[in-house]
Amino acid sequence: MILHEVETFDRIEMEALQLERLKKVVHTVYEKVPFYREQFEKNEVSPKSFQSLKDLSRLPFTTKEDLRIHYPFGLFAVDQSELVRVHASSGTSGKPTVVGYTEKDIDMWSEIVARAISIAGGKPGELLHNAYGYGLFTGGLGLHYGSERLGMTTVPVSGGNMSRQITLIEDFNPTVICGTPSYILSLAEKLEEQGKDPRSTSIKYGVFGAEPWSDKMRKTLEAKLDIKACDIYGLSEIIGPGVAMECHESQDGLHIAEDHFLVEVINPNTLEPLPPGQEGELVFTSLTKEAFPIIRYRTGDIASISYEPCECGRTTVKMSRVKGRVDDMLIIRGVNVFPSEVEHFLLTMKEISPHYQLHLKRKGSLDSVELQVEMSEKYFHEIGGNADDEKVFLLGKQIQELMKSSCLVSMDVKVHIPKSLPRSEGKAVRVVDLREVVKKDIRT
Ligand code: DLL
Repeated sequence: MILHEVETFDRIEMEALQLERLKKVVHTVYEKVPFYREQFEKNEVSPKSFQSLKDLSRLPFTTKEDLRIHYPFGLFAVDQSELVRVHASSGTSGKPTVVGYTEKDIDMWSEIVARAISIAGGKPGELLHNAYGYGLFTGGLGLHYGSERLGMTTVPVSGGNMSRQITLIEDFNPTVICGTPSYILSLAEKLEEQGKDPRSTSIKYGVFGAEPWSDKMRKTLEAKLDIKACDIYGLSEIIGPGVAMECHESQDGLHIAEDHFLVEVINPNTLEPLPPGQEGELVFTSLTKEAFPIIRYRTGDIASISYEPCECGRTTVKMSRVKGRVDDMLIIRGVNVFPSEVEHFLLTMKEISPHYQLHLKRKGSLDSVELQVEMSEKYFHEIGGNADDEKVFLLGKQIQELMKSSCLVSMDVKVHIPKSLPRSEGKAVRVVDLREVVKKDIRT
């Protein structure tokens, strides 16, 4: 196991490093980004007055809306000629969110992703199969540069073309595979479909992320592929993948690269800070980025943090798995539920496959949620391949009861035949809004 010195700093050392870097970054944004200078002036804060990490709370949060307003390069702290790369995240409506990197930024990013892959079990000299999409999305190139930096032979497969993915895995013998959990699940199913045993490949470790996934989904993937699957977190606005990584030793929380990203957790409604252990919205400040430094960025992601020691020996603060995005939370008759919670309970049922979607619908003047699930091949076979069977009806009822007792929500359930729900090549689409008017508060 390679432990980087900074990953074992004690709290005093880490906070001293963070403060030194924070002082620099606040000066930079004040000098170079008019948006931030305005924020400092409005709040009567001077960069010189930064004497402790707590001083950061005197500055307001940065939001996705601020990024939109300053599209595409308005929040950058360097001239466009100094950028060596841009990435962008698609965004659900309108223009994408654009982020930029100097050569030094790419260097830092490669370093933290190299650390992340190593935290997950990757080793120099071995081979990494990278099935994250290449392009404007940060997943493909992010993992690619990190893998090369670690000294792994990197196979830049990107997403798509499952048969080719399988051939390359069989012929090249990778020990690490990277991709979204939903895509890797489809890949494992494709292997089964070809009459192969997904447990017999050379793969030992999975680096999965870019979308919320439950611990039950981890167990499913680990059992199907006979691997250790670890969670990688990140977002383009902060750098891309590698902001935090779960270690294969404990698989209990993700180590934040806090020498580069300062984390806070806030109550998304009151914006008050929350202590370790309490779930809230993650907020990050970049400490070392040149092109696109970002102060107190509200990620929209729900998680908690912990300073408890980890069995892997790292002392960096850990974040829990992301439960979901604030915007993905459904409120059904006053009960809050995230798709990942639905997934957690759904995957306890052997009769269904791990693919699902939540459809938001309108019944008359009322909103409702319909959970779309698929029978597993095995169960479908057991009931004689008849989708109209009474058993399918009862299975739907059983799932409905499970959702009511576990997630405390009533939802309609539609049981489909195997392989009928859409598969994604990147991030899985878990919530589909089929209502005419988009409303967050679903009351059935
Ligand atoms: O998804 C970066 C990434 C690539 C992370 C590859 C991990 C692996 P964006 O496209 O900007 O960047 O999307 C960021 O995806 O705010 C979360 O809502 C979600 N997300 C990312 N990683 C996880 C994860 C990349 N491990 C948004 N668990 C974030 C849950 C995640 N959600």
